[in-house]
Amino acid sequence: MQTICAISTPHGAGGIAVVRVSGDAAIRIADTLFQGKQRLMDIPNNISTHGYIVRDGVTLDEVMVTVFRAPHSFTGEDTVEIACHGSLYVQQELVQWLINAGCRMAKGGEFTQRAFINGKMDLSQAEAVADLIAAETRAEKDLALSQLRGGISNEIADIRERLLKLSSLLELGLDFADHEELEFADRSELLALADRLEQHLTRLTNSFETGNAIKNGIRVAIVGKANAGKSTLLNALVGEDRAIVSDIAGTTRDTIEERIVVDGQLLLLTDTAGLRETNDQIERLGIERSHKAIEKAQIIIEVIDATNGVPCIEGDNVVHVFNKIDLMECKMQDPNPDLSPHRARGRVVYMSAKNGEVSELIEILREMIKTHHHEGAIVSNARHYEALCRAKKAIIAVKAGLEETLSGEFISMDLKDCLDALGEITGQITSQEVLNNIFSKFCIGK
Ligand SMILES: Nc1nc2c(ncn2[C@@H]2O[C@H](COP(=O)(O)OP(=O)(O)OP(=O)(O)O)[C@@H](O)[C@H]2O)c(=O)[nH]1
Ligand SMILES: [Mg+2]
Repeated sequence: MQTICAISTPHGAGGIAVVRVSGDAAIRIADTLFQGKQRLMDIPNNISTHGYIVRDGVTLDEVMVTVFRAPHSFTGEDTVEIACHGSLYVQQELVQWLINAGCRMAKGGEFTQRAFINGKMDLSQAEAVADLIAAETRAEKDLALSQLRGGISNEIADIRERLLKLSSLLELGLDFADHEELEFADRSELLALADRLEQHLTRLTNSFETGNAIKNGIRVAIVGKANAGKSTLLNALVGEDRAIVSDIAGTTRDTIEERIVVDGQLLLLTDTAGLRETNDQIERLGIERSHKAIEKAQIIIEVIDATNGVPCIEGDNVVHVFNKIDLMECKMQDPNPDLSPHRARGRVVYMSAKNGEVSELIEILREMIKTHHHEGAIVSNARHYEALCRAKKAIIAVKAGLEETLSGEFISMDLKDCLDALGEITGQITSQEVLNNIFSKFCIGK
């Protein structure tokens, strides 16, 4: 395959930049530009060497170069990484010199695509590389790293192995079709196997909700009556004056979204228009959006003016915030005796958003996020989820076939569908179109 090169560090000036070269001729081409104590072809693997990039007697830069020989490199090919000074001019010139010496500019994701082609990683791991690069929170990073280390791949391999076992047992069963007792014993054993596979697939598809929340954030809606202090609370949580606050009821019209990170997990906060009867058309549209935000939210913070309000929203995912506690006289005892019955139900915080007292609420949010914990691999990729759903549908068909004592050939077809769907996740079965689609989303240089 042709030798490719690209700048692997972000575009712009920096302390250093890394230019990566990969392919059969990587070391030879880099050697034509490198001047050091030794030639690159003579230096050992994985050790940085000092030298200069020189062409026709002109020195471009002083560099550190590392050589990785196939198959012990990221791509599985001979690879040279040149760390140069992070000047835009130096980086671009270095790439140009490499191209003039015989390299081709790499396409987005081409290094990772080669790693996939060379069997260094499967497709779900290649996707994890992109996720890892894009990770902005600890939870996202942890998820991508575990996928990169084979979290999903291992489970898929395990399921595939059991499917193959099921398939061979089924074929055996076919041979015994004349002996009814054997046939019967086989079928119930097969059914039990299929059942366990379905449960495993269900666990994986169920984990997508968590995976999605980690990747795209957990939606938290801040709702309540007009003037309760919702926008004040949003500002306090975000730590800046994001939403307009005023003592005029109906201040917030449109929903406002902000992102915060709690315990390494991204939360998407939505401040909404206060819920009340109104003749104002625009405000009414805003209130419609508030209802939509409530529907979409995984966590709802209902803000209540502690001096006169009562909770209106119930649910496991609701936190009741009794706000403006600073206006109450005996705040530490019972701020509002009318509210006592509600205290027992659900999660309650008494606070003053205006005074920025949000730590107790953050603590509650942290607890609520924790309940999203999962055993085993967590699916966060929509492509994987879709394939797992198809695999699950196929295994349900296998079970139905076994129960209805359909002939083995029919059941085998469903089994094959299930195997194929799983093969798409790891890339054993994929079209060029799917591959192009996945790798085109990568940045150049990875
Ligand atoms: N004393 C006191 N006043 C508060 C507190 N929180 C909010 N306020 C005041 O209550 C009024 C309404 O606050 P907002 O944050 O705009 O209320 P809102 O719920 O967003 O109101 P709408 O957008 O109109 O639905 C403002 O004058 C705030 O300064 C608090 O904890 N204590
Ligand atoms: Mg508001």
